[in-house]
Amino acid sequence: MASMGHNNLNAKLVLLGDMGAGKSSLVLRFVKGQFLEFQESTIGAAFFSQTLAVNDATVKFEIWDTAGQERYHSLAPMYYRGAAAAIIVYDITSTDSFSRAKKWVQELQKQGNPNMVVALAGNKADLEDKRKVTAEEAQLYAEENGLFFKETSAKTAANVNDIFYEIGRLLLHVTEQYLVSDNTMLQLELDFPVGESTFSSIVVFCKEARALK
Ligand SMILES: Nc1nc2c(ncn2[C@@H]2O[C@H](COP(=O)(O)OP(=O)(O)O)[C@@H](O)[C@H]2O)c(=O)[nH]1
Ligand SMILES: [Mg+2]
Repeated sequence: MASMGHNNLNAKLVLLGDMGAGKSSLVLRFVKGQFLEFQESTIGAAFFSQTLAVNDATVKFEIWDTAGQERYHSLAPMYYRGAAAAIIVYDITSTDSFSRAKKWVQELQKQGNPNMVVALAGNKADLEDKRKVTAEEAQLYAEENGLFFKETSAKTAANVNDIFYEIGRLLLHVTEQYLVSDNTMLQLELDFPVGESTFSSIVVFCKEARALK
């Protein structure tokens, strides 16, 4: 769950998506700045933390990487329970992985925490010659489902920091807007689209955050 201290936001973030889409590689790139051509599939639990400076605040991500359970096409909801953010990853060279990503979106919409900020990452963008999923198709899907979308490459690092930064910015932006107000409930004016349930959840989140201040 996201919690806010003095200009510090702690946020649990989970990665979802098909086996082999590049979830562990994205985490490795973001946390350690590395890439392994033959990334071993994750065995056991994998937890990382990484802090990002976003304007004059910091966001500390507690990152949960799936421990290979995605192979069985089911993940215990306890994995994503309480997550403030999720990155749903597919591989742009695999239409199957894109379909699987859509299933994850549905599952989160049905069972996930409505507070969650959800990003869609079209990974392996460096493999342009093997591309099967167009950026336009994914962008349209993302817009229809209130997600934000980027194509990434864990290999070249393209857009990897950006996607985490954008999640942090999104969480902080609304929090700060609310925190500046006094005791009155502010009608937040967001400069990005969120669904109604996300919006009301953000308001609840901000109230809790302000109570902590
Ligand atoms: N070309 C390329 N390969 C990638 C990229 N990201 C991951 N891979 C490779 O894809 C394979 C699966 O990656 P992994 O991170 O284990 O996927 P996970 O099962 O979703 O965690 C590994 O061999 C990675 O080296 C990428 O952006 N570009
Ligand atoms: Mg993995």
